Formats: sequence, structure tokens, C-alpha cells
Amino acid sequence: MDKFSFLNASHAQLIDDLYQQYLTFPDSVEPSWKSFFQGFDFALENYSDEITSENNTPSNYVAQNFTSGEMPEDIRKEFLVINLIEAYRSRGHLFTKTNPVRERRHYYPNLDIENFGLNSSDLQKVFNCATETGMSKPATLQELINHLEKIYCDSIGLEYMHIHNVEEKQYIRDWIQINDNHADLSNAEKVEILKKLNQAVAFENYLHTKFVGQKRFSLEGNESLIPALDQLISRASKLGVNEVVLGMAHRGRLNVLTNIFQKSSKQIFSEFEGKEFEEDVFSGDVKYHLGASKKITTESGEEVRINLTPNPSHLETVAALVEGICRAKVDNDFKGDFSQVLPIIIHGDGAIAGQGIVYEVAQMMNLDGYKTGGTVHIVVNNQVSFTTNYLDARSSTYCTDIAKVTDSPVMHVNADDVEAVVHAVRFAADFRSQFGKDVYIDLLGYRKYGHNEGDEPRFTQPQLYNLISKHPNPREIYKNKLIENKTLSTEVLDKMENEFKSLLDENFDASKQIERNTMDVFMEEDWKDFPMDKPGDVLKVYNTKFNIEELKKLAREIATLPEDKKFIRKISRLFENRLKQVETDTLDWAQGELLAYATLLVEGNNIRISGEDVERGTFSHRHAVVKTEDAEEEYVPLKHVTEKQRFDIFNSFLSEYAVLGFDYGYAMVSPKTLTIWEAQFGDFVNGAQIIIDQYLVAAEDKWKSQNGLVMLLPHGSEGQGAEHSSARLERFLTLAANENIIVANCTTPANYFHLLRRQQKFPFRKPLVVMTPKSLLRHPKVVSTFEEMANGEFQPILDDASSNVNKVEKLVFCTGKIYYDLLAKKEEINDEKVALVRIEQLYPLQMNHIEEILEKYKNRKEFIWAQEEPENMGAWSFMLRHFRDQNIQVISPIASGSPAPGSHKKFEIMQNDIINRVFSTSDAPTKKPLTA
Ligand SMILES: Cc1ncc(C[n+]2csc(CCOP(=O)(O)OP(=O)(O)O)c2C)c(N)n1
Ligand SMILES: [Mg+2]
Repeated sequence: MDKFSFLNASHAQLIDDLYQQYLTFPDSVEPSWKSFFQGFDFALENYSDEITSENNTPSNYVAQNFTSGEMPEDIRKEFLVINLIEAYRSRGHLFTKTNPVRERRHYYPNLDIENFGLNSSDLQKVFNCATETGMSKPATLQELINHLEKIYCDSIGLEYMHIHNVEEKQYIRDWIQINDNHADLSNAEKVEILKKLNQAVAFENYLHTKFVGQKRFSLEGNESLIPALDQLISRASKLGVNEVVLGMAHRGRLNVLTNIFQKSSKQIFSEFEGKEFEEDVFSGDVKYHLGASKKITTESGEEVRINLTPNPSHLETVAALVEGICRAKVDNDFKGDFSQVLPIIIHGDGAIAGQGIVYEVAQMMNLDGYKTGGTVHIVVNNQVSFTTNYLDARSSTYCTDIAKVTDSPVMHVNADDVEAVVHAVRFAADFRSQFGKDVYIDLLGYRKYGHNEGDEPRFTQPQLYNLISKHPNPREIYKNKLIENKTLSTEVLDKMENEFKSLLDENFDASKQIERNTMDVFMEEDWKDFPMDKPGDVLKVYNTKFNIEELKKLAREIATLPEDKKFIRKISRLFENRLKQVETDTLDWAQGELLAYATLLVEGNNIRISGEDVERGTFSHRHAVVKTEDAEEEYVPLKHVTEKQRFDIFNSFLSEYAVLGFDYGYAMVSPKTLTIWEAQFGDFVNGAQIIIDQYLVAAEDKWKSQNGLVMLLPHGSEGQGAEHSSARLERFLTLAANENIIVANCTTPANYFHLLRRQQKFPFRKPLVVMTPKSLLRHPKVVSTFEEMANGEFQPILDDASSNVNKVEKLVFCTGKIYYDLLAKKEEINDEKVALVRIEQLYPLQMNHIEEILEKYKNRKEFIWAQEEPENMGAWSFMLRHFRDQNIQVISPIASGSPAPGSHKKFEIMQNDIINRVFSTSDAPTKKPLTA
């Protein structure tokens, strides 16, 4: 079909309008129009004798030439060639030499000139439009094709035509047109690249021979990752980056640790021997999950700190942390300058295509609360995921197609061509630095062995592994190239290899002398003022008091709106009500929370809160950010309590997994910032379970890594159905051990105030999981006084102050909201035989206080744990584990698969049943509980 047939049906005015648009923003018009206008411009410039007053506008030109079919042949061909150029730009990446071991899939139509209405007789014709592609003067079609092949179809395939921003597209086009998109390297640079490649290859070979069959997740087939990282860090630091945070999985990690992070190979060899770690208290982790931090000086003399984030097996999880860590660095250390911190995430081809968190992390790129100024993504693409072929691993054409979500460029590059790899990462650094956006490098190699070194790849890919077994490694390929073009002599190369081999030998011998392995601690410097806690430290009392007059002053300040701004009536009333609470000394939940923040801010802490709708608060209680009525201008009272500290609060996008990972990462390097993540409802926290299981509860044990993150999880059965009722308290209690986390469920604003303040008063950092209330936010009894806040302390257990100890026959322990339901009944029937004790901190339990209480109520006949969660949920199992020998009994709904009944009516019946059973004198009802 004629490439310009669309012109026949086009309206004259439309054509001219489009042309005006094209003149301002060439890339903003649809590609076929663009080709046409380019052709028209060429005709104007180069074929002026053919242009008449009748055809000097595009519409006239169309009317004359396309509708009558009488366009001069040479101009028509220019148009066709322009179309060919556009095809190279948009489809060239499908026809590259990027796969080192097998033929690529075939895509149609290809770039044969016949598909563009051209033929071999045109090859020697000169075309003006060649200058459009960076050629200095008009060129023959053959020369132009050679030029385009080099740019678009050699060892690098580039995807960028999907980008909507014209300036970015133009920048990329200009960048790749230099030197035909090939690296222009000095001899010294080539030697440096070979040196890193040699280190990568030799290190793997050495492990292969010394630790036969042991898992190391070899990088072989993608060794050019090492020179790539080296050059990326070097280029980025020249562009102003001071700190790099890297996240990667198992593949090639040991190689990165030794050859990029300069971890001594002696240490790595010693870890292969499976020795114990120095401190017995830590469980430690496998060697290919450990983190590292190091200050290095690049070849060109720049100092840069590089950090490798410790990670679990769960692929892609670490990416969210890397973003959070980088953001914290930008906020804490680099005054908001994103250009000084570079996140690099290394993916596997299977994981980047398959794991949903990749999408969640990608969506952070431009968000105020989560952006990091652009991430460089490198895929170690070995074309296989464990045993699964790429055809079963994704539906998308490329594993990197996530890049399209953020309009990011992608370079697919043949991992055997190390110079092309270096060129690609330099592009990544430059593009990120220029636009602060994500960029993807798809490093296309192969996997030399099985998934790990004990695995047989021929079970599943016999044909491919036949090819791979004969394939030379990238060092040999590059070495031969350098010898061929006489950059280096064989002697120099042999010397380089021998020296590195000797170094490995020395380290191997020395590793035998190590008795116990030491564990590197991730970002130790940031934590030097926070030594790790010792057993029992969490249960000590920490001073969370605050001067009462100052507190009142702060309370008035944050409950007062600026007079020169107008807010909707409901907001004005809400703030008036807050002020009234201040004057009547009856502070509700929101005030307890906001005052904790205000006091921490003036004491020199930063605060970051993130989560879905946290600014207003899901339950409309927080209103930490209010908007003016007319302009929706934001007013954040807590930003005004002190100039010195940061109070940041961000509504997150609708993600739990990545956002919790991000905030965990943020807290990982911010001991001086109270970092809080709030779930919309506690239910949704299980979307982020991997972060909890692999980091929150285990990081201390695995990597000696402290973290003070607070998780606020609205929890409680209130008749809203099976969802929106439970933050799965039971799960957190199952995961609690060795004082790894704190789990709390407070019932008073004052206790919540002290709990939050205590987080920053601890001389160490510890994750805090809080079951937070919903109906209690507005419960008339859930108020505290200034005195309780200013001069109180956090109380892990709240004993029943009203009970007459000697009369108590039933000692009832409970936690959270059910206390107020039980209290109402107790007061209604004036029951003196029941004492209600609240467990405000479930983990770690304050056992000495509990023992005192058990001792105190010595006339008790029953010891009850009462909960509104079904018997298999809530804290019951945990309590049973602790008080088995105290004959503790439970009153709860019976076990159930879902956390709460579907209807409000049923919920009321069940809740009443529990309350009645607690206060019943007969034991009959406890034996016949209602079912969910
Ligand atoms: C979330 C998750 N699911 C499953 C696994 C088990 N697993 C370990 S490696 C692997 C294959 C990874 O393939 P790819 O991302 O291509 O990396 P490669 O090993 O090929 O470098 C799988 C499925 C895992 N580690 N994490
Ligand atoms: Mg793979």
C-alpha cells in the first residue's frame, strides 16, 4: 500500500494546522504526518524549482501531488526514505544483534527496503534526508542504511519512540547519533574495562574449581555486568552523584561484592567454608543475601559511597527498599538534591517480568512522597528463569516492558559486547542525570550453568545448553578483539590475568586462617549513636514526659488555623472543637497522636508519615493537612511548630507491598526520623506480608539491621463485615521472638502519646506494630488529660483501678477496644466480681507486672482472656502460650475462617454473647458459644 495514502482523505485546513504544530514540536505529530512534513521541508529546501505558488503550503502540495498522483519521483522517494528512517527508530530494536547465543524471534514486516516501496536500484541514489539522522551531508541510500544499522541494529537495540516528551526524545536521538551509537574509548579505558571483565570471569572460574558444586549463582554469561557497574558508578559520580544504593538478587552477587564493593575474596572464600559468625546471638544469613557499604574512589578520582542493600530470597522485594533508602538519604543528607544519590536496581529477566512489586515501584517515579530522581534498572537477562524459558515467563515482547509505564528509555544490549554494554550504562547515567527519570538496560546474555551450580540445565534446555557449552566467555571475546586491533599485546594480557589469579590464590590460602566470619553491617555509620539493644532493654521505662505548659502551648498552636485563610465550615468547627478539648482538658485520640508528633519535632526529631489517605486520615480524625476553601492551598499545622525539623506526610498511591518496603527502607537509614506507615484498614497489611516476614521481624537476626518503623493498623470488629475488622494481630504475635518487634494496642490517647514518643526515646531502634482504633477515635471515654501526657509514661499493662481487689473472682485480661464494651457492662450491672486488665503492649509482655497482678487478685476463681476475634485469631494462642500453667481460659467467638461475621446484626449478637459470658456467674454459656 502507498505509504502516503492517508493524505488523499485529508482536509486542507487540518494539514496546515498540523504543519504549524509540527514546526513547533516535530515529535508531537503522528509519525506518518511527521514523515510527510519532513519530506515537504526537504522539498522546500532542496527542490525549490519544483515548488510553485500553488504548492508552497503542505495542503496545496498534497492537493497537487498526492491527489493527482503526479509527485516528482525524486521527491516521492525522499518521502519513502524518511519512512524507512522512522521505521529504524521505532522498530530497529526488533532486528538487532543483541542475542549472544541464539537467533532472535522473527518480526514482520522487517526493515527490507522493499517493504518501504524502495528497491536495490535506489541504493546508490543520494538522499537529502540522510542529514536528518546526524549524517553530515546527503548520502546514498546504502550509506544511510549502514549508518542506521549501526545506530539501531547492532549490539544495542533502543526503545524510545514510546516516550511522549519531545525534549527527551530529541535528547536521546542526539545522544545515539554521536559516533553511530558506539563507544568511543581511549586505550586506557579499554584496558580498564578488560581489567574488570577479567576480574569477573576469573573470580567465577576460581570459585568453580575450588568449591565444586556449591551454590554461588554464578554470573557467567553476563560477566560484563561488572565493568558495566564500574563504569556506571564512575560516570554517575562525574555527574555529581555522591552516594549509590544498589539492590540486587542472588545472581552474580558475590562477584559484585568482591569486584565492586571490594569485599575481600578471602572473606568470601571463608564464608564458603560455612564457618560460624563471630557473634552467636545472630542467626546470620546466606552469603549471597548480605549487604555492604563502602567508600570508594573511582578510576577518575571521584569519591563515592556505595551501598548494597541486604535482601531476602523474595525477588524484587529489595527494589522498594532501595527507593526508600535513597529518598531518606536525599532528605537527610543531601538537602533534597536528587542528583546526588543514585538508586540502581539489578533484576533477573524472570523476576522483572513476573513480580507485581516491579510495577508498584515503577509507579513511584514521579510521586512527591516517593520519588528519587530516577532509577537505573539493569536486567541480568540470562533468558531463563530457574528452568522456565522466556516464552513461558511473560506475554510481553521484552522483559523490560514495564519501562513503558514511566515513559522510560530501554537499551537492550548484547552482554558479549562489553564496549556496547559500557556505552549503554553511560547513556543511562547521562539520561538519568538530565531528566531525573528511570532508565532500563537489558543486559542480554546467557546462563552458563544451571540455576545454581548443582543443577542440570540440560534437563530442560538441552539444545540451548549445547550452544552455550561451546560459547567463548566475554573476556576471551574482548581480549581477542583488543589483540586483533593491536590495542594490547598478549603479554600484557597474560600478565593481567596472572596477577589477578595470584591474588585469588593468596586470599584463598589466607581464608583458611579465619576462624569465624564477621558480618558486614549495612550503613554502619548512620547507626553509630544507636547501639543495639540487649535482652530486656525494650521493657525498661524511658522518659517520655514533656513540660506541661509547653505542651498546652503546642496544643493550642496546632489546633489554631491561620486567620487570613478560609476553610470549609466543617474544618473550622473541627479545629474549634480541638481548641475546646484543650481548654476542657479532654484530649481525644487525634490530639494524643498530633501532640506526640509536635513534641518530638520540637525535641529535634523529623517525622515522616505515609500511607493511603493519611493526610486527612481514613476515619477523618487526623486532618494533619487541611485545604483552603477557594484555592485548595494546603495548611499543615505541624509544619509550623519548628523551622528546624521536617514534618512530612504523604498520601501514598494505592499500594501496600512497595510502600511499606519503601518506608521500611526509609527508616533503615533514618534513626532520627520517626517513620510511620499506616494501613487504610489493618486488613490490607497482608498485601505487604513479604516485607514483614523477611525484613521487619527478621532483619536484626539476619543482618544486625535495626529499624524503628511504626506501623499503624486499624483493627477491631465493629460490624463492618469480614473485611475491615482485623489487622491479623495473631500473625504479628506468632512472628515475635527475642524482642524483635513491639506489638501494642492502646486504649487511651495518653498511652498512645507515650508509645509514639518512646519510639524516639529508645537508645536503639525497634519496629513498632500498633493495632489502632476506629470507633474509639470518637468514644467519649477515650480521652486523656494534659497531666497524663506531660507527666505520665507508657504503661504496658493497665490494671483495673476501680476494682475492689478482695471481691474479684474473675480476672479478665483483654486488649484494645473490647475493654470499653466490657467496661460499659461492668458499670451497667455494677459487677464487683470482675476485674478488667488491659494489655496495652502485647509484645514483649511485661511479665513482672503481670505476675504482680496475678498475685494481687488472690481470691480469683477464674482467669479469663476475653477477645472479640475468633478463637483461632487475636492474641489468645499467644496468651495461652504464656499462661498455660495459670489455667487461663478464653471467651471469644469460636474458631472461624474469616475474622468477623458478615452482617452487623450477627456481629452484635456475637459481641453481646462474649460480654454476657464474661459477666455470667454460670459457666454454661462459655461451653456453648455462638458460631460465626
Ligand atoms: C518471589 C519469589 N518467588 C520464587 C522464587 C524462587 N526463585 C529463585 S530464583 C528464581 C528464578 C529467577 O529467575 P530470574 O529472575 O530470571 O533470575 P536468574 O536466576 O535467572 O538470574 C526463582 C523462581 C524467589 N526467589 N522469589
Ligand atoms: Mg534469568
